[in-house]
Amino acid sequence: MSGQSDLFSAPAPKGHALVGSKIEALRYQLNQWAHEYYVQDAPSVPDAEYDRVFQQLQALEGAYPDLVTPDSPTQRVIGAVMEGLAPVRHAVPMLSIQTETDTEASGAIAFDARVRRELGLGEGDLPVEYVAEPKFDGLAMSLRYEHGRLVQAATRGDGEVGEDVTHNIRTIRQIPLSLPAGVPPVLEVRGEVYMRRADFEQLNERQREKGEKAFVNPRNAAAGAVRQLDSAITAQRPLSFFAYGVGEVTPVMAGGPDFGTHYALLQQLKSWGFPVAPQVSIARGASELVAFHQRLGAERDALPYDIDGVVYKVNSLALQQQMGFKTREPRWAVAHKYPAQEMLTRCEAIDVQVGRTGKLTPVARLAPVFVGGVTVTNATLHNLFEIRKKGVRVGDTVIVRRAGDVIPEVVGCVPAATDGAGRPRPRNPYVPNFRMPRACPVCGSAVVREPGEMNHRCSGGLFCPAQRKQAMLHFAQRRALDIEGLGEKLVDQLIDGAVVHSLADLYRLDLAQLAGLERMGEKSAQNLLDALEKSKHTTLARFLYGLGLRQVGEATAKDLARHFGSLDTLMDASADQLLQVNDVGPIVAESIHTFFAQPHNREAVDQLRACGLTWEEGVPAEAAVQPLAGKTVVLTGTLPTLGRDEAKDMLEAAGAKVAGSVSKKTHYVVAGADAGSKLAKAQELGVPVLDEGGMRALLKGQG
Ligand code: 5U1
Repeated sequence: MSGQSDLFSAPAPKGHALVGSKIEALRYQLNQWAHEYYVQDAPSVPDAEYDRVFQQLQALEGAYPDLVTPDSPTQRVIGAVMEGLAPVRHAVPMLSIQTETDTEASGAIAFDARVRRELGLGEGDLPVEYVAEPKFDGLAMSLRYEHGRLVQAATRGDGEVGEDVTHNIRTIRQIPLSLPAGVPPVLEVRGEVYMRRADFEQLNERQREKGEKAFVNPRNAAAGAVRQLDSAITAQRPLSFFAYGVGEVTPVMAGGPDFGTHYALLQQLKSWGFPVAPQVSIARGASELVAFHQRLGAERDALPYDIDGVVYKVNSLALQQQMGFKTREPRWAVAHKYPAQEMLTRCEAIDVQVGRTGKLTPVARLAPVFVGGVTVTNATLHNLFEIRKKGVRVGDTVIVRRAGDVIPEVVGCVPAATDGAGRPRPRNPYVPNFRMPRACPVCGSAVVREPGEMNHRCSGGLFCPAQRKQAMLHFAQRRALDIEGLGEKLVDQLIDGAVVHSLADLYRLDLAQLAGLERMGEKSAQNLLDALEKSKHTTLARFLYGLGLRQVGEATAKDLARHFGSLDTLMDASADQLLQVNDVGPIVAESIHTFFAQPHNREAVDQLRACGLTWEEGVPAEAAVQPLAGKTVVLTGTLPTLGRDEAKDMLEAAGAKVAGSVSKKTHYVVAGADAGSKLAKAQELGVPVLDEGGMRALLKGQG
């Protein structure tokens, strides 16, 4: 870098040719950095350095406008607004892909059997070699490069004729505007434009802040962005791209590229600067296809983008050619789906649930629908304003989304054309048929909404049985006091039967009381008493989190415990003192201060302490030595003696930030048995890898 900084901070050379070569050097460097940042996810310079060099290039191009070329990194957004999207005839049709909707292993086995039959292979023949890839939930795109420059980007359309969206696609930083020397004179790269989940969430956050409608899902957001007439709007919508094939490539024959296999073709595209999905693998025979489908299925919810299945392709290009096409679909490929994560169903009713902090959540009662692998009958509507924004009415057809363990939600609605009596329903203006109740449906206390708040709340506090139940479940959860066996059904019985009234009452339960409850034998009762006993030895952070103060999540509880060291110091802290804690702002400080100012909350804490709850009190953060302050650590695999949460707590107590993925910014990776891709990434990036012993040494400041 130091040698390059000289070049980039040197004054602009005089003379046209010299300026031209300086501009070329700046562009080369900026493209390189953008590739590292957007494609390889491994930036080598800080953003500020990129911006500085970018501005330098802009200044030079401003002074020498005749040297501006369309593939310059400064030219990604074109000022002009299109009047419409022009039709583009694809030089080579954009095929679609046959879909296998049998989401079980049998779907992959059937495809392999079909391929073998068509290739005339018998039982004694070798397994067919395939390439297995993720199937992105985005928008198919064809990028045409002539003599190494992006000249056109087109949507699939009907496969023969698509729409020209070049002005928008140029704004996607992952898509190169120019290619290295040696690429074929005509090269069409095909792939998927998509939006990463985190980018989608941020975009929707911005939409909400601006008072604009949120997008239903990342695919819709990506499709809308690609079809904008004004590329300045697209530039604000964070799009990404993965390449998975080619269209026209000339010259095809003499002297042209002969990739041999689809896998080699993808590697070539990668070396030319295109993002290729890291999961792409070679799979031999049906069993390896099934294994890939299952492996990616297990990772699906943790991926940074939506996929709706996997794609299998015969690897040999010669065999692909031999198998050919059936109308618009190649016989050598199939998309093997996963269970859909979004489905349509009818909203039968909207009920209201009362949560731990009294928040009233409207819940849609749905006609049962199979989505994300399970049958869903309830989905959250978040709050009254979300219902209005989405225009949901009882009786409407709604879009339900369920991904992984996340609570199913209604993301949008397809308004019913008629009302219950078959009369056409006026949709404009939207007339809601749900109202928030004025009294809590559980305890009858008044429902209130503070100014500026989206949520309605029951004002009953712990008088409300619903709030008491939720508070108890929160206290018992794994990341709080970790009371195994204290689940929803048991808490219902304990509160509804007035067996317990407070958290401390839990620790006063005896065997006879518990064994007398429904579905509770003596053995389960004893197990629960053991779990309660075990939970008494905890940490201050877990205890604080378990108390369930509004605005105090797990991370804040840890910060508070670290900062104050002891509960009494924290309880007596002023709002100003609380503001000194990492990430605690005025609202959180006020919430904590108000909580501990209330005598009944202090009393609840005292009672729990009197029941024997203990933790090690520590030294306030200023006095404590934090050997890992400012360091980022990633945990992977199973450690010999420490559980994951335990290791995380220890690292955080030493000041480290524990991250979920490895990047160049990671300082250490702590790896245990069966560590997978994170360990590989650490080795690739040269990040130091420690075992549990190494981690313990580091915590003692011996790293
Ligand atoms: N990963 C991937 N997705 N996808 C979609 N590959 C792929 N290939 C496709 C499509 C429509 O089509 C080719 C098989 C022509």
